[in-house]
Amino acid sequence: MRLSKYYLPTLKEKPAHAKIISHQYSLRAGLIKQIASGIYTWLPLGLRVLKNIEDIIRDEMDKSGTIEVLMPCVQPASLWRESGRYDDYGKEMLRIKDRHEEDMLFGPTHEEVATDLIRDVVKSYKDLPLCLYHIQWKFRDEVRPRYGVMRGREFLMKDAYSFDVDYESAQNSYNLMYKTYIKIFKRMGLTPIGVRADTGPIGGNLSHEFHILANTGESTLYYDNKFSELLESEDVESLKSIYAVADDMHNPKTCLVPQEQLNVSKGIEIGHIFYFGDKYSKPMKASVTSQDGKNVNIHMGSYGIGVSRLVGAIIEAFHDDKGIIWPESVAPFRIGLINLQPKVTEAADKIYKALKSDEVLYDDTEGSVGVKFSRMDLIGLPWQIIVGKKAVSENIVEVKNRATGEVKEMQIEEAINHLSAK
Ligand code: 5CA
Repeated sequence: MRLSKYYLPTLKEKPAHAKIISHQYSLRAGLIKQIASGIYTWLPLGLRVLKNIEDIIRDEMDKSGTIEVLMPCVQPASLWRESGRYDDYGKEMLRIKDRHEEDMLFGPTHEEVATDLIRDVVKSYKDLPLCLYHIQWKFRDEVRPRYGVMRGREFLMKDAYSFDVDYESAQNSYNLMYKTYIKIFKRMGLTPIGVRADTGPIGGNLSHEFHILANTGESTLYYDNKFSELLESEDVESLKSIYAVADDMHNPKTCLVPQEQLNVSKGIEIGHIFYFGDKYSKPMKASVTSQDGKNVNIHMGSYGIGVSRLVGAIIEAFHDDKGIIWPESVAPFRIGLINLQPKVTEAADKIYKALKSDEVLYDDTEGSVGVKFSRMDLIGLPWQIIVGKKAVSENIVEVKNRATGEVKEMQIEEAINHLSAK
């Protein structure tokens, strides 16, 4: 992609209202633009990151045997009256009336729609287990939308819904999602911690939140430092048995972890999984015939990932004072090619043509060298190829690794091979 033909509105100064680094950088690097409190347009660069995050999630969900659907944003209130949540949900729900005076709402979550989706079709234990997911925009009229995409009002979520015939099978579905979440977050370069959590308005009696550590996180986590060691094994039962809770669940009197083994850190919640049995299937009459011929309510769980929040969370985890440092797996482009002066255009064009254009953002603009360097550092592409006058005189360019800051001079062909091979 040629920058001269792209749409990348970057900002030099940090916007005064943006308090945390990910909010500042996502505005400055031209990822998003706010149009109302907690509501954003995704600009081309931000959208590419969002799509990469979606792709990783989709890939691992599909591998786990979960099936993708797409449920609507706008839902009829009647379904929420059936489950009994319509009146309880409160002001966070954006309520709408259609032209026939029907009560509608912009979905803050999809338990009711998912239950309705399967209840007329799934009738036998033979149809289960089943787990469906979608990636869809939600709206929650948060009291204090803040920190950019980290706490928006409109935000993108991956939410999955599992259906099982009994408790034991439902625990398997829950554990499978737990494991899948660890895989998903690791692929984004993150170190997730699964903490026992309160179930809030979703309900149920078993729930884990997935957090990443960051000073700007909204929760305080208390966890046994054995957690990180066990993460490698991805053994869900051992991970679940480790002491790891958020502040509201921490009780120093019952916590048996020795003081020196107990880590206390701030965390950002990037995912949340729930098992809630028949909380929705019972009132909404979603049942199956079990193997011994009984009519049983379906056991359900739901599993959320904050897709748009992850853009902010990843920036919190990977940045320096110059800007963002994207992990390769989610980077909007892998390579930033910088043409430093008109004299080297022919050489820079040649390099651009030799690389896959979809992986390269080619700064072919006429701006000053300083602007070009600082913009490329700000947007945080993993690799930079800097084409200066040596490209013409000695066939040499500089290859910079954004994460380590290491710069190496290379012959043009060597640079192309080096970066193509990655
Ligand atoms: N139905 C369940 C699971 S599918 C549910 O809604 N869970 S949740 O409320 O915990 O949300 C799931 C994830 O969405 C959270 O872990 C968080 O990462 C993300 N999320 C929640 N609220 C917001 C928000 N206001 N802005 C951005 N992301 C959010």
